[in-house]
Amino acid sequence: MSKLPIKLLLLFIFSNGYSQYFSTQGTAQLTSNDPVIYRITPNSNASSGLITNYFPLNLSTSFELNFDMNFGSNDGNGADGMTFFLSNLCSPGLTSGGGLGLPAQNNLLVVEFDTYDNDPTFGDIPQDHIGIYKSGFTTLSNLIIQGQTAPICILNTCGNVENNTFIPIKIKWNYISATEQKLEVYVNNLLRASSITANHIADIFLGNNNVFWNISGSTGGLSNLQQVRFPSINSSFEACVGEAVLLTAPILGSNYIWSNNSSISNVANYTIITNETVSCTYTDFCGQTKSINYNLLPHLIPTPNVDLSPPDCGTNNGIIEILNPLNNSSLPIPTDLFISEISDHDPGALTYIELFNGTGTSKNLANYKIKVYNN
Ligand SMILES: [Ca+2]
Ligand SMILES: [Ca+2]
Ligand SMILES: [Ca+2]
Ligand SMILES: [Ca+2]
Repeated sequence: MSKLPIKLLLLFIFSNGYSQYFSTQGTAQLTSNDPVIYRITPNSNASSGLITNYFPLNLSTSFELNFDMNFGSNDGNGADGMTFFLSNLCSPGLTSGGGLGLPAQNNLLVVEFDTYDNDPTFGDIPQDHIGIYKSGFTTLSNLIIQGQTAPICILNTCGNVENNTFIPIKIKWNYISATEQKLEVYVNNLLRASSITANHIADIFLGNNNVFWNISGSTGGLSNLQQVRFPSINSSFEACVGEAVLLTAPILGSNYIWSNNSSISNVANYTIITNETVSCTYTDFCGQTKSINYNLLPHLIPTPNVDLSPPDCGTNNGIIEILNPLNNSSLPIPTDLFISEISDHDPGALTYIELFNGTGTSKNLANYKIKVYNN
């Protein structure tokens, strides 16, 4: 009987740990860790809340941010909405009511998600709407939606968004050149609004490439429970024991102190040894002391469990059955091809190797080899 090699591919997931840390103001508070959910406003009048991400963004590179917004369940008697905005303010102030929680000042790049029609001086339209503005004052004179003279509906149906559902929002910053950039807003993965293409870095941020991203919201005489959710957040790093991972804390800070590590910059190398939580404490761009935790996880190595029924004098067929790991276990899904079944049969015709492609994409087999060793 010939012996076929069984190659076990060790699969591992390396998560680019993206720590989702926000400072909060007003009524904003963290209400769930998994998934991460922040309440921006409670369902009560005259509330405003704001969250600001710890990690500054660099406007000289393109980036994309994804989150889900829930505008509450009061439609006609619900208000006021939320915003996404970029700023380099260290102490953004809060407004309530039609101000959507925004700092009452210029030099912000704002996307409003407005669920209440204020009077025309606000430049509102009756439908729940998106506006893109170059200021915290969301008037028509500050509107910078490409090809529009008024805000547009949040949904392509122009329907109501105050229906207690988390709606996927994607913000895309397109850095085209040092003098041309634009911001795009996607709702339910559909492009709904784009800013004009202009030198926003110069015009809005006065040449400062470093901004923070924020989500604000408010209520006034009417209210809604307004929330934002981050569906794919992971501050854990998983790798094999002995492997190194690079942890990154926010840039532009100082006095970086990492636990059990001598790095004094915003990056530090750690070797995965055991389950542990490490932290970085630092002084941020605004002079505030901040701390971030990272979870280091050794990768779980599956223990193969193989059942062997060798052929005997009366039976030419033998069976090698892999009992564990199985596809329906909690182990990671494959990132590459693997040998899922082997049959070895003396007459030859029933000898085969089955390869499983569970990656969801086609694979060029020219890039693979199978070696057969015969005894
Ligand atoms: Ca409303
Ligand atoms: Ca409004
Ligand atoms: Ca508006
Ligand atoms: Ca509505």
